[in-house]
Amino acid sequence: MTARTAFRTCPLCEATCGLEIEIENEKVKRIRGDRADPFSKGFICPKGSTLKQLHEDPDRLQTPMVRRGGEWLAVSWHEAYVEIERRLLPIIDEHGPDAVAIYIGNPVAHNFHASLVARTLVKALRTKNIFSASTVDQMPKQVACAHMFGGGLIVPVPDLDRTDYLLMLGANPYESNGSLATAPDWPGRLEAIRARGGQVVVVDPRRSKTAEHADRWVPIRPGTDAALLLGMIHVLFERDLVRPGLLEGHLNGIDEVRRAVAPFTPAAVEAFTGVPASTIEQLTADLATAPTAAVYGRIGTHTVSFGTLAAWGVDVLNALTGNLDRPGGAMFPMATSMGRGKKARQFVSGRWRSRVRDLPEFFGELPVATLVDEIETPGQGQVRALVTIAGNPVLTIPDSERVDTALGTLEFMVAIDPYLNETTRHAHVVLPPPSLLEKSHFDIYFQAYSLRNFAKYSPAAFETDHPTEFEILGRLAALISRLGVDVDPDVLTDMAVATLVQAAVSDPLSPIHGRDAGDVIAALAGLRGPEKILDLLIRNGSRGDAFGAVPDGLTLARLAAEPHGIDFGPLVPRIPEVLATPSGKVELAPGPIIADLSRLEAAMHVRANGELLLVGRRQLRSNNSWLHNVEVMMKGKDRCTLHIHADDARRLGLTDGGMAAVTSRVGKVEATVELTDSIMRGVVSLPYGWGHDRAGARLSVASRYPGVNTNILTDSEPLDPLSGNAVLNGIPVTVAPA
Ligand SMILES: Nc1nc2c(c(=O)[nH]1)N[C@H]1C(S)=C(S)[C@@H](COP(=O)(O)OP(=O)(O)OC[C@H]3O[C@@H](n4cnc5c(=O)[nH]c(N)nc54)[C@H](O)[C@@H]3O)O[C@H]1N2
Ligand SMILES: Nc1nc2c(c(=O)[nH]1)N[C@H]1C(S)=C(S)[C@@H](COP(=O)(O)OP(=O)(O)OC[C@H]3O[C@@H](n4cnc5c(=O)[nH]c(N)nc54)[C@H](O)[C@@H]3O)O[C@H]1N2
Ligand code: SF4
Ligand SMILES: [Mo]
Repeated sequence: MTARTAFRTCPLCEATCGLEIEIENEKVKRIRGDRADPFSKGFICPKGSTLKQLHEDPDRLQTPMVRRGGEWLAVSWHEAYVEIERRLLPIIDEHGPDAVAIYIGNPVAHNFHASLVARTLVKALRTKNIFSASTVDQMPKQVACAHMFGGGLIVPVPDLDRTDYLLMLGANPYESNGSLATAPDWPGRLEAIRARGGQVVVVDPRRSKTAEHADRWVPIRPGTDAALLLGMIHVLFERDLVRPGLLEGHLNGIDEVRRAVAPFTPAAVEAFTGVPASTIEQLTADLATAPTAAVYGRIGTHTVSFGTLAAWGVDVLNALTGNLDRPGGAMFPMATSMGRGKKARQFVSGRWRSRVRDLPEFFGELPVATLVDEIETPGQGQVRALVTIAGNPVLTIPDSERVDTALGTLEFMVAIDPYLNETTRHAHVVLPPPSLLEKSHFDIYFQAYSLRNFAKYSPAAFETDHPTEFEILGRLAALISRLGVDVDPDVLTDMAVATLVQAAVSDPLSPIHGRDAGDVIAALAGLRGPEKILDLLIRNGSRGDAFGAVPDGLTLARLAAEPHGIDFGPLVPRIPEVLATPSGKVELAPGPIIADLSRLEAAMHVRANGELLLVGRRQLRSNNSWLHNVEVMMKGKDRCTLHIHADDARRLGLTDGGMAAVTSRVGKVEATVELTDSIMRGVVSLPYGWGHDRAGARLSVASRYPGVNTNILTDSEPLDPLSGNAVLNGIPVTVAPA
């Protein structure tokens, strides 16, 4: 018997917990939290250990699949690429590059094998039809931060471990484990705030598990957080509580903000949000007078039609109370694979626009809510082919019934995915990655949101010949660039490295500016694949050795020598160095944001007509749309239920355990009713990520617990105009007994 232990980071959510994987005879014996990981200290949630079940899942594809009619054939990698070349290239030749769309799903952000090359594939496609899960998620925050701080990855995170007061809106980290604020064990960190005498306040239409564990739950009418935040800013000025402190000289636009918030009186905001004026005044006073405080908003504040305004309001409050960029406030992390400084640039969007709805591009992508329009609507530039990477848009983007039908009409679709699921069943070719344990891991993105400066690299727990996304996407890019299906992947890597090195040595902000590109490339010679690029990013990054110039600096080898990761300590103040606005200051009153306030004001004068508003909810044992094929996650009672307040249920004739028909402008679903007093009257909630009842998917466990797809009810029409983000919360619905 051979036994060994592998250490790695869990790639399933943003918390980045360390895992200790016991392996016997090359099989996973058990997975538990890595107690020696200095960041997670052994914490793990129920999902972490499912890497074993995912690795062993008989439904997980082991070879590429080609569909001929309704028949799936297992084929070799070579045959799969030949099929793609044969069917995709003629579509581009005949109809132009825009005829092919690409959709990049959430797991790409957790997978450096994919994220390092996704851009290369996008570039090779030369299409404007680039979509991702970002516009059903965090795009409003990226846009707000680009306007205020100069970049979409310059995002302040709440310093949970040192704060005295946390105001949290539209986030439920007891289930989600946190987002755009990476830390293992959010629940423990929140409890520690209270244990040291601090306060946690949760604003949510539902008394979520997080709200239950907080000092105070503030119910709010869905979709109105922006108004609440503006009301609080109004009170700050009115009561003379504005105290930027050390930030004083780094803020532009305080007076514009003061003028802009004038209409948002607590009384006006109360009528719209349902939050009493006295509560608004109290929250503001508490925030302003706490020794340190942080405001933090997530999915519930972002995936609504005023998402960018809310994202902005959060950081205006942080700045005006002196909490931006100070310990215990909202701070800027420093990722090891990114540079310290960034070239100042004015944020622009709309460099191109979508064909059908004329919607602007944001950060190089179009709003995914309009993907369906681009597939359905005939004419020059119609999308006829689709590439999906780690995404399940049939369950995750609005107006799913239409999305499902539209994907069925595509002339050709390629999916890079381990499963034949609701989306990939429409593909003609599926290219599966190896299991998560067969890939090395490094968190490129989540380090940029991490509540401590922390880095970890883990080699694959199991060796395999199975290509990872790095090779798969690289080969696709090569094939689309007419380099054929037989290119040497190492040649592709070297081309990518050469481009990156050239950019670094000519970038005045890079620590290797002016160096000889050939010398730098030679120093990377011992590495291959994504590790070669990663070493370059780390050595050229914020703590890097700059290829010898910083003797104690970080290299991939030094990082890999610490299997539990390296803790570089708590976050440190970074203003002004972190800012990349043309002024070099924090822009509190960016033009497009101030201009959008009139839309919010207008909405505040529209009286609600008494309809119910649907919101979502995440669950600890789900992972977006894709962990439902693991039996241990599915035990226990049905969780895909419609939460409704008992008073509303009585009025509508609904009973606990009975069936309800939920109807929106675009769709209808039937779900089991669960009466609860943990939701506001007038609001109903369905969890998201369910709906595994589609014929043709191969998910033997999930299909036994299908649940209903809430995105059949969400509407692709309304968007947050400042970010193109979809509206997934606050959907008007009617509910009746089914
Ligand atoms: N277990 C688990 N963990 C996950 C995921 C998962 O699916 N399962 N998904 C991961 C991903 S991709 C992400 S982005 C993160 C998201 O992490 P979170 O942002 O914490 O997301 P949710 O748990 O959906 O919490 C959103 C909350 O917003 C509330 N809400 C809805 N509408 C409104 C509103 O208008 N205003 C306010 N104030 N609140 C509102 C909902 O009731 C809900 O409690 O979680 C990640 N972690
Ligand atoms: N109504 C409503 N809709 C929502 C949300 C909501 O709160 N409410 N949340 C939104 C948010 S925050 C997000 S992030 C999106 C997520 O939307 P998507 O990214 O479209 O969906 P996921 O469920 O994350 O899809 C994961 C897919 O990747 C595959 N996969 C898993 N691991 C790997 C891997 O290592 N490699 C590859 N190649 N594939 C892999 C899975 O099989 C699955 O097909 O959904 C959004 N949609
Ligand atoms: S909290 Fe997230 S990172 Fe930690 S074990 Fe659970 S799924 Fe993995
Ligand atoms: Mo997400």
